[in-house]
Amino acid sequence: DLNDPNRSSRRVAYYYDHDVGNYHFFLGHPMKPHRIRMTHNLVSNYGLCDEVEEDAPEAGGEGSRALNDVASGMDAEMKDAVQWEKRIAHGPRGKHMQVFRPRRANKTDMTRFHTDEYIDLLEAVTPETAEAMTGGGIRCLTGEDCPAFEGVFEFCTISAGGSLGAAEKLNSGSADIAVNWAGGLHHAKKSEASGFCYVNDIVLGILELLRIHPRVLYIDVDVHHGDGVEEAFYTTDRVMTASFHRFGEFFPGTGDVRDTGIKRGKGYAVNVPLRDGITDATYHTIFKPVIKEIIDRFQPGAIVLQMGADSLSGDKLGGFNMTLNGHAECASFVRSFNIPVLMVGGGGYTIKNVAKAWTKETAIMCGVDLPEDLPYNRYMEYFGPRYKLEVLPTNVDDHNPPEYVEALRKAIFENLKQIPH
Ligand code: TV7
Ligand code: CA
Ligand code: ZN
Repeated sequence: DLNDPNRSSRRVAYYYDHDVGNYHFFLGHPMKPHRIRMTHNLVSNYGLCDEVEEDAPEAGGEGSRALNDVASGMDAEMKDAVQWEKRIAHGPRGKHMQVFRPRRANKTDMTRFHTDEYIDLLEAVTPETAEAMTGGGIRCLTGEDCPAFEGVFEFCTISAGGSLGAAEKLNSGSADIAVNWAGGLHHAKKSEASGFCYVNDIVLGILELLRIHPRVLYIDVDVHHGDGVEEAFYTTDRVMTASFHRFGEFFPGTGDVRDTGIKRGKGYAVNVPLRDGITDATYHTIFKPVIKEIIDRFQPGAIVLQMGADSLSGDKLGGFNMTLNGHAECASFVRSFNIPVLMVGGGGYTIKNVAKAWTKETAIMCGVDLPEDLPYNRYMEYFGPRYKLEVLPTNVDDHNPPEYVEALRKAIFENLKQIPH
């Protein structure tokens, strides 16, 4: 179909640090950075990027410049254009995107949002000193949700560095879509870790995009409310936040449909509180019209898309009943508006499904349709017995009757009337 907006190609920049899978929250903790390594291995083995071995050397070879995100000067820019042309000519398999190892975020980057005191503490804390060091207005780092695990600060430099690098790449105009699966940590507050999140890479990424773009849209499909991002921009009309989440006796407890922002930001926070068991069909009767209306009215220059995979069926913590196709449909719908997108990860606790979702969504952004049979990959045993690129629905009840979802949609459209066209 020549008129299909998903048909045309986009320049995709993918950010991955080979060390990210080596960080561990404590034993038994549901958050597993290893899922990002699994995703990358599946992405590689599907042929979406050139390095199949995840520990491929970064020096030498054609891809070496791309792996070091240090483009500077005219020469680099020219080479960049040539690289893209090669990639586009190369299709249909092979190099569908540029792979970058992101720079690490430093304390100056992090304190664009967080307080100096909090970041100093985060850098200094160790599993042994956590109890003694926390307190004095800086909460969490001792509880079970946000433990001071070995290397917690380094982990944050990777996660935040990826989203910052990705945002800088979009700002430079040399990519249309940038991906950082190590990001999406939407609960972190100015001076507080919360819900497995320590540094809010999303807020940092949005602040970077705001240097260039008058308006930035944030969309959050994680099953949890994107409270940290919402709070950071609750009083501004330059960032619109839209979170779809499970609501009612569920973490973090915020995100009522009536919470829409304050001061200049009134009307610029959108909350879609859903009940458990939601299916693809129900989800998209609200996701698509709400996102379309927001984009039509707000006219964002860039979109940050948080693709938390805990909204998939069978997630250990989630409770929704979305399939892989339904989840991925969020990504293709957002892509179809042809606005620069920074796509990040987030939650996702049944890790084989996280790897499938984020692989499929990477491919969608590249405009590539992947075969259902999984290619052989390092983590093959996780994907048995079917070895398919699928997440199937279960027979749980959908506690979102059509009348409920329709009333929500109406209330949200009513709120959106405050936004000038
Ligand atoms: C973005 N749910 C993050 C989502 C953050 C959810 C919570 C757990 C949990 C933590 C564990 C653990 C767990 C089986 C699940 C009120 C509490 C209840 C800690 C046990 N098992 C994202 C955060 C949420 C930690 N927190 O949006 C270590 O579940 O509900 C709560 C708070 C107090 C603390 N306890 C849970 O997806 C990335 N935590 C096992 C070991
Ligand atoms: Ca959400
Ligand atoms: Zn979540």
